[in-house]
Amino acid sequence: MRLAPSMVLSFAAAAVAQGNHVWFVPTAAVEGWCHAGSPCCVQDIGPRDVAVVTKATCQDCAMKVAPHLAWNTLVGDDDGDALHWQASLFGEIDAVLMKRAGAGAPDMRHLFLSPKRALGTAVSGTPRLRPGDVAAIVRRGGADGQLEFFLRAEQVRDALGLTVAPADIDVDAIASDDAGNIFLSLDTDVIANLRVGAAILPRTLHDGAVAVIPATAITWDARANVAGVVANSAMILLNEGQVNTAVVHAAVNDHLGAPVTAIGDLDALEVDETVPPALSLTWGGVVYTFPHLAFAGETLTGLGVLSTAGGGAIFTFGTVPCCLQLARGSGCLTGPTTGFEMGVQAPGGGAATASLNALAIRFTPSPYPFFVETCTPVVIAPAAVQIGSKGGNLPRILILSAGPTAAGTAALSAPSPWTPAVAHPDIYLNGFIGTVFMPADSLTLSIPAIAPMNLVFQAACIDVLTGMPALSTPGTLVIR
Ligand SMILES: [Ca+2]
Ligand SMILES: [Ca+2]
Ligand SMILES: [Ca+2]
Repeated sequence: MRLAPSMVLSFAAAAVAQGNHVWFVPTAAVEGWCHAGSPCCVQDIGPRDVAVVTKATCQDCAMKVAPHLAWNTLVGDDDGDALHWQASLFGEIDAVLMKRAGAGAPDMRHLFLSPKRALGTAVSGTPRLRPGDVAAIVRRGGADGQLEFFLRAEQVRDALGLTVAPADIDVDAIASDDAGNIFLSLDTDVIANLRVGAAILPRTLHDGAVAVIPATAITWDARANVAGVVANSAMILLNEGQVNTAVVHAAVNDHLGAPVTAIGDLDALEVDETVPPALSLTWGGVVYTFPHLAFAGETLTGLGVLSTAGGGAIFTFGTVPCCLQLARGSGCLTGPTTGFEMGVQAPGGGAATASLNALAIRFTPSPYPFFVETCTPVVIAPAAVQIGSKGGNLPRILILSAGPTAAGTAALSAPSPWTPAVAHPDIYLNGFIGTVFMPADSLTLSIPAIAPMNLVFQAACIDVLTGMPALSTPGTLVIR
């Protein structure tokens, strides 16, 4: 496979640009502004997609890194209805976590999420992935669609001293720091029994508040997941009133340009590493110091992100201080928060009405967005199906295989034969059919009048920086 020199140079220049990598999930549909008008829905970013924007300048563009179509393939037929496409998978992704210690490559197998709606048990078995859990979708013991839990709903219940059942807990924001503290926000107001002053006392933990499980109350397993927590060890780091005070101090506007004065439901959390740790709490005579937090919530439309630093401020993502506004001159002028800061716009253009539902920020390691997409994941044969791909570089090939059709199964993956793996770590060759040359970002697959099947597809290219084959995230086309 030969590559034009200009292609090599432009890709190398893009890869050199450094900045913070910001993983996020919007509450509603937005689109990566620089991909607007692309075929095959590659620009669409919805509440079941994880996107990433690398903040080197204020003009960066967001791109899907873990699309709904790929999660669907990793999860399999979780509800056991033999339809290998779940339009409402996860309900929505309402929290993501990129782990600190032992984080591994920033690919889908290391992207921990919390759903809004529980998965079925048909593939992963019990206890399944519930709204109060935080887990990654992994392959284990030769079986795909399995769960690696970072934190379980029972541990959330125990640490916070909640009186509700684990199935009724919904974690909707999570972050952790290098010290091993875990920061959480829940989706509803609950009564918690946790550390206050020098005692364990009942307190209302509002949906706009942030609780912390201190590192000293957590034990870890060999994979840097939570093995156990001390009961009633959590503390309310910021109650909702304190979060609201920070929101007011930040003086941010929403997507319509109206001042935001309260958080409502706090939906997304990350540690703010741009400032020294300075939040503190005292319990039992011991002073606990915690980092400042970046956060977002339902009132911060236009995908606004704030920080608790300095009493409350608009969060600075990268080396260039950007403002959450439409007008970008020499300073931070007042104006609406449009989503441009996050590299997105409303579908078709304009200020995004969505807010952030999940947030994770890392400087290293760098993600490698490379995915396949289609606007029509379920078709009736015969059909002409448009398949799109973004990321990696051109040209690409499309690897086609026949996925399982039985109820409660998931497509079988294998580790990429090329190590260290570039982009997606797994290859889908089970039921291999063949490859199709893909010279551009989209192509049309002509599906003849065949019996129903599940076509698993994945793009591959030669990564020009490493000279290694790179694999995209997979997708499944259900042919009925
Ligand atoms: Ca959740
Ligand atoms: Ca919340
Ligand atoms: Ca959330």
